[in-house]
Amino acid sequence: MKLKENFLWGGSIAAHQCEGAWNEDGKGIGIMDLVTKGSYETPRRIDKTFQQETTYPSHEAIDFYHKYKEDIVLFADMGFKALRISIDWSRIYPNGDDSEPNKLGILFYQELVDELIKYGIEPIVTLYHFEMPIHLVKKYGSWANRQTIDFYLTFCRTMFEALKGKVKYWVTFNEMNHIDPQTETSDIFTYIIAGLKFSELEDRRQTLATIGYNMTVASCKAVTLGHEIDSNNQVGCVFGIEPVYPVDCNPVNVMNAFKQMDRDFYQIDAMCNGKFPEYKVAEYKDQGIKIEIMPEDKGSFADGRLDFIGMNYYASSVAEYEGAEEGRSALFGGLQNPFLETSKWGWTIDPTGLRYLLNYTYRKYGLPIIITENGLGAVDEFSEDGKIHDDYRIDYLQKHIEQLKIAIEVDQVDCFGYLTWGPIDLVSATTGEMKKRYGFIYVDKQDDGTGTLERTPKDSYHWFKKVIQSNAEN
Ligand code: BGP
Repeated sequence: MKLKENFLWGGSIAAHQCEGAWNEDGKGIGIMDLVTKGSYETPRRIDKTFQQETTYPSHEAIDFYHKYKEDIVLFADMGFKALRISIDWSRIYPNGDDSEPNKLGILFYQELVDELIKYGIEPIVTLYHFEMPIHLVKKYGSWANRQTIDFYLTFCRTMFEALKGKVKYWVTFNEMNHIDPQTETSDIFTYIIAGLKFSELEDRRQTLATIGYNMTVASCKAVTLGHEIDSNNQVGCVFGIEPVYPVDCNPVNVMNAFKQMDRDFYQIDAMCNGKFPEYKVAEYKDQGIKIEIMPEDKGSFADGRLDFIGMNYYASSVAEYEGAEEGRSALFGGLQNPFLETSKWGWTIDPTGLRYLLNYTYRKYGLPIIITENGLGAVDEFSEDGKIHDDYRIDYLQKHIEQLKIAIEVDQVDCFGYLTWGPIDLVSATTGEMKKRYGFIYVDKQDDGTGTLERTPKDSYHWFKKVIQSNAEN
């Protein structure tokens, strides 16, 4: 298999990390509007009362809300075939439970999508990328409450209808798999996905399992809804997966690594196999966790199967020794892999892991896959010649694209696109920094809030343009 002629080269962004305009045109307060800037050393703080004098990165971000037209000109110049955007739920339903949507919010996304289409860029639309109205958390308890599924579906319906005939590729959720009852996690991780602080959850494992289940049901129902509204819709879901390697060849540890991979795949199993996996139900039962599977859910799983799988890939991890108290992820301080280097933020650099993940996933489900995020977070500095020579980023991406090509051309994986994360610099989700940059385009926005917001192409911009032009032949 060769790379398809119409292979979707491009990038992925998320509303709360780039738009800014946090309280304009009727937008409500979303969960990420309450999160302060942090750093690698200092976690972001969740400040539900806005009491502190501090920086809230989502409030201005890179002002994509007002500058998207000029940014799309640059994406088009690079030859982008696709751009993955997200719809900020709190722009459409400011409180989440409003009886009418906010027309100005809908208009913004209609115009944004029109602009992409004008340049021949395929819009790929994520319906939930950490942008829940805070009201749904405060009043209903977020995804721990099944009512949230209905509010989410109302929002999905509004957007499926508003963008009907213009958007073909939809993503129901970004990275719901990071809600994981088995792993001790940081507050920021449960917060960005569900607006809840891990440390404040009363019955942690039970609540996280319920959230994970309810989100899975919501995704399946959204898939069915998307198909009902337009049979041309291709509806997928995006997962952020780290392949988990065994710590050694002791079969007990190999089995342990296998089980840790399951944590990230049980929701995909549910969404592809037409039922919630029995091994997960048994595992929960064993741990005293109860999942309320409603009679109607069976139909939801059976009908709402995914059309494609989106994979966010950054790094691989190493499983803890069997018997270690809690599983930990490499991204957040787990065991180091002695064979791999890491980024400045401690994420392993593992291009072969991308080939492994593509093969693993394709052989399990046989569904088309798109790489929806991949990239290197790095500190970029201007050289004396006034340019940013980000050869480290080119090196990272080139090696991953090589492995992607092997997966497609040698291993016969059906992968129809490759989107880099943050093709333009934007706010980091986990740290809230601007210093952690992924873009081909530099944005003059600094962590102390200063900067002109001017956009400047880096060396990687010109390199990626050639990759697209040649369909990665050179
Ligand atoms: C993914 C998220 C993105 C993005 C990326 C990089 O998990 O889907 O929103 O932010 O990670 O992470 P960070 O910004 O923390 O470097």
